[in-house]
Amino acid sequence: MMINMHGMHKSDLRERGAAMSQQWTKELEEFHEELLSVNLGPLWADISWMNTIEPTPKAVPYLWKSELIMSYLERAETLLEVGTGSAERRAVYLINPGMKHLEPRGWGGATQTLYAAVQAVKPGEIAPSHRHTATALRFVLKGQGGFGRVGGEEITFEPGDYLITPSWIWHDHTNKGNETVFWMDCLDTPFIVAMDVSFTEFHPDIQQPLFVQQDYSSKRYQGGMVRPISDRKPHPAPLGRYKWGLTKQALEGMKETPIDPVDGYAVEYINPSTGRDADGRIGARMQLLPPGFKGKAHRHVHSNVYCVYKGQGYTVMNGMRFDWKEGDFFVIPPWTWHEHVNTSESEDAFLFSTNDLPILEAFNFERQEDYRENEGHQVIREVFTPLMPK
Ligand code: 1HN
Repeated sequence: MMINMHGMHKSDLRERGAAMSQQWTKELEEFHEELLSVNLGPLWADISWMNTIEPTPKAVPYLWKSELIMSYLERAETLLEVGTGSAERRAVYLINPGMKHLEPRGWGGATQTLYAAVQAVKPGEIAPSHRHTATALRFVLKGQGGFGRVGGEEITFEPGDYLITPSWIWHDHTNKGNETVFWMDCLDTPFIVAMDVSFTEFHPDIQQPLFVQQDYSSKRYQGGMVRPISDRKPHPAPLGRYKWGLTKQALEGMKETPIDPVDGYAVEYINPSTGRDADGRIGARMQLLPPGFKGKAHRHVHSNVYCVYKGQGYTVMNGMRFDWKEGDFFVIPPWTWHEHVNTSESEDAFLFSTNDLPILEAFNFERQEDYRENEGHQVIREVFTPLMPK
């Protein structure tokens, strides 16, 4: 039995917590109302929602099917021309149903800190140059011919590539190919909204001028584990693009080593000059679940947005099974039990995910816990029914 520093049993503490939502006398109820009417609050009535025993996330576990997102994005392709004045960007973003009550539009929250979307750029379109406080990263899903200008460098990209556009760096996008290019965007927009720190600037030109050769930062780092000596002095964002081929190669190498029972084989995208996250405020990972992998459950304070790059399987979150396949998105809110399963017997599953660990770690908020019961596996009580296009 757990006894805390005040000599109370954990169950006693729960009762104390429950007592906090007690009925107040009529006199006190009226007193609370009167306090509120003069913009003051009664701490004795409110301390239990302020000091929760553990996190009570606004975001809920949720999944969006690729078919749903893509059907609406296709409609947006016919309704909007990017860069002509009618639309700065063409993206359909995830709104967590648990955050829908926040105005405006759930603060753009897939989780309480992370915005996520799928963006489409048609051949010939230019998404004009701007910069903002929010930091952004992209994971390319489909289509050849995408180009982005970021901080004076033109960066080419193709499916599986991971790209960053750090806070306050000019960026614009183009499609020089002959098919629509799709990618996942992830920004720290809900965090920026909560902090009231958003600034934006529009570049006077639709496309910013270029100051270095095409794919300059990738050329400086094409060797992988060596860095140009000038980057011994930490560089905030020395590399703009992380090629799929290299990420895959790293994961294939890990397949020769012991597997993590929770995450399978997983790597994170890093700033090669500092070893820290590639993007200052959003972490990003690529995970390989081998055929038949049945991960153990754990929970952590940081939240995730997952994008299924390849494969099929399911994730159990707080006892609910969420089935996924290529192109689906799902979110893991803070302090939510979760475990991943690859249901294929022959194909690897590749899961790209983003997280708010850099923000949480900066303030020492991160904690994690392994699920110990039932050999580390949750009992599946419910199966999630996703929304499909009409
Ligand atoms: C933005 O600038 C982009 O540059 C994408 O492509 C998504 C979401 C919120 C705010 C700014 C982009 C965005 C965004």
